[in-house]
Amino acid sequence: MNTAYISIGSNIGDRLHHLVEAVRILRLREGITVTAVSSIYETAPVGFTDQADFLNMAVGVETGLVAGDLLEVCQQVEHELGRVRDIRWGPRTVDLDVLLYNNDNIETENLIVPHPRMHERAFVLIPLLEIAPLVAHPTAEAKLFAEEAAVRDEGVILWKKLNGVDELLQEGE
Ligand code: A4P
Ligand code: MG
Repeated sequence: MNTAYISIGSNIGDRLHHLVEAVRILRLREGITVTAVSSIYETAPVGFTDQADFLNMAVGVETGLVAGDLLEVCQQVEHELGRVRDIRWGPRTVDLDVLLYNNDNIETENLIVPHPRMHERAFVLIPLLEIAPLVAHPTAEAKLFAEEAAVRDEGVILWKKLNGVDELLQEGE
């Protein structure tokens, strides 16, 4: 079994609904068990800043899928929830990024893990550290992600405190 972390973001339409449905679909996929969900955070846009605020969260999974297949599932979830690819870093119904996969460093044409920009993004790190406070860079130094300067960045507000996946799924009802 493998442990992976996925970050989910949405800034178009019913943002909460997109996050809840993304987790609901992930849970139904064979080979994926959702083991942890963070609270939901409202975050100022990073990169392309002339767009609406995001809701972001992090999800922990146990999976028998190899990393490339996990990415494919993430892309299927985006597709099922109606994502249309358009501006890079621009508005999106829902975006699922694979942050970490075990302690692996992966670099293929389609997939880079750890996600190359995660260490500089408070909207990724703050939700991730809520569910995995001791997670470390998969390098010999094993520096904690909690030590990254971005963790103290502004622009990330606790939007809905959650205790576990059942509470999250009830939000969608
Ligand atoms: N790809 C490579 N590695 C990965 C990975 N670890 N996880 C490839 C997911 N995808 C990965 O992604 C483009 C390509 O990256 C994919 O085809 C995949 O093979 P995409 O989702 O199609 O496009 P994107 O999301 O626009 O690009 P990208 O690079 O994922 O954008 P980012 O860096 O994720 O930025 N501000 C706030 N506050 N909150 C956000 O959630 N998100 C972004 C997106 C920008 N600003 C934001 C937020
Ligand atoms: Mg993406």
